[in-house]
Amino acid sequence: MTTATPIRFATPATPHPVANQWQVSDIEALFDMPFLDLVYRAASVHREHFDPQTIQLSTLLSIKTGGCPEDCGYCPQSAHHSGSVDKQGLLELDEVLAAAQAAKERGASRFCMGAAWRGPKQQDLEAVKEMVSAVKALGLETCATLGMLKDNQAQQLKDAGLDYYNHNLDTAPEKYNDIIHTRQYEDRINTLGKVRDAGLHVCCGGIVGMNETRQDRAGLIAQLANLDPQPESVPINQLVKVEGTPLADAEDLDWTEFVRTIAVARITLPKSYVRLSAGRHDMPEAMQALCFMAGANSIFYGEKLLTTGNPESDHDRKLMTKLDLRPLS
Ligand code: SAM
Ligand code: DTB
Ligand code: SF4
Repeated sequence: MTTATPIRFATPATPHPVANQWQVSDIEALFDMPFLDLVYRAASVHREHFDPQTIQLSTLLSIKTGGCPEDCGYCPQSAHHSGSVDKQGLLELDEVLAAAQAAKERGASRFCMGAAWRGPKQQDLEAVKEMVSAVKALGLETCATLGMLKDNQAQQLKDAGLDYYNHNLDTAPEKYNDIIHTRQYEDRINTLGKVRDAGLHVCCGGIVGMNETRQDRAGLIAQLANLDPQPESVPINQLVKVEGTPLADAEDLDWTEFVRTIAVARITLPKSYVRLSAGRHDMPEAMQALCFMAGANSIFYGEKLLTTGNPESDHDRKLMTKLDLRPLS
């Protein structure tokens, strides 16, 4: 009987030493590949670095909701848009802990706390640090997305036990000013630098389906792939169109274009966890399966994202069983 050689898979802690120098045109060329060739290539890259049967599960909780001073055109939490969500101040520690415990019991490995802030004030950060430490003590990985960070704030979060900080580039630099006016692309890059310098893992991705061109999608992926080191986690969100936001009537993106975006992210960010993120609520199972084939290996797990719906956990567990996928522990 022959014994299989054990394969070592990349873990989030593995550093990515090689800085890629992707040109937008190289990435457009990937997008232009015949669909099945592109998926095949992405699936091959995926298998070089990961166990394709394993999927990472992150559960989100909005710890402070709505009334945000930023004007992000996609976001229901912006105070600039009408019909936005019900506002909710910062949650109490015990509410956060109860949600984290429930996420752990359902099988999530990471708990991500999101706040509708431009950035945290020091007083708010103190409360978030307590949440981070307490969630970490439950044995979960911790993630936070709190907006822009000032000097020293990332380090404080790291010291409190934070593993990941989510801060998205959202779209290509050329498209950015059509979507957000209250902060600049450079501000985002600056925050990402602070997160890295503090030794936190970076979770950074974007949104597609905001009336952008394929070149814009390639521009976003180029920015992500050229971050040095590359982000450990890359959420690819499909725009959730929310009434009252400027993008409520955005043109639907064809599902094949979404799968292409996942595949191109997998090829250019070979060691990153690529997360099939917002938008799954409306995605047929077969489309999600194709995204997993194309290299997505993480999802948001739990019936709610921040303010909008996500598939029920039971439903996702059944889907994982059908696809022979098992959660990363
Ligand atoms: N306020 C913080 C910030 O913007 O960095 C953290 C929370 S914010 C809601 C986190 C991310 O959620 C955004 O960067 C964006 O990528 C994503 N997001 C927000 N609204 C969305 C929507 N309607 N559809 C898809 N993704 C969305
Ligand atoms: C990310 O890239 N997507 C998540 C998480 N990071 C914070 C948020 C999606 C939000 C979708 C709209 C909502 O539920 O408010
Ligand atoms: Fe505020 Fe974040 Fe929404 Fe922008 S994406 S409006 S910063 S909560």
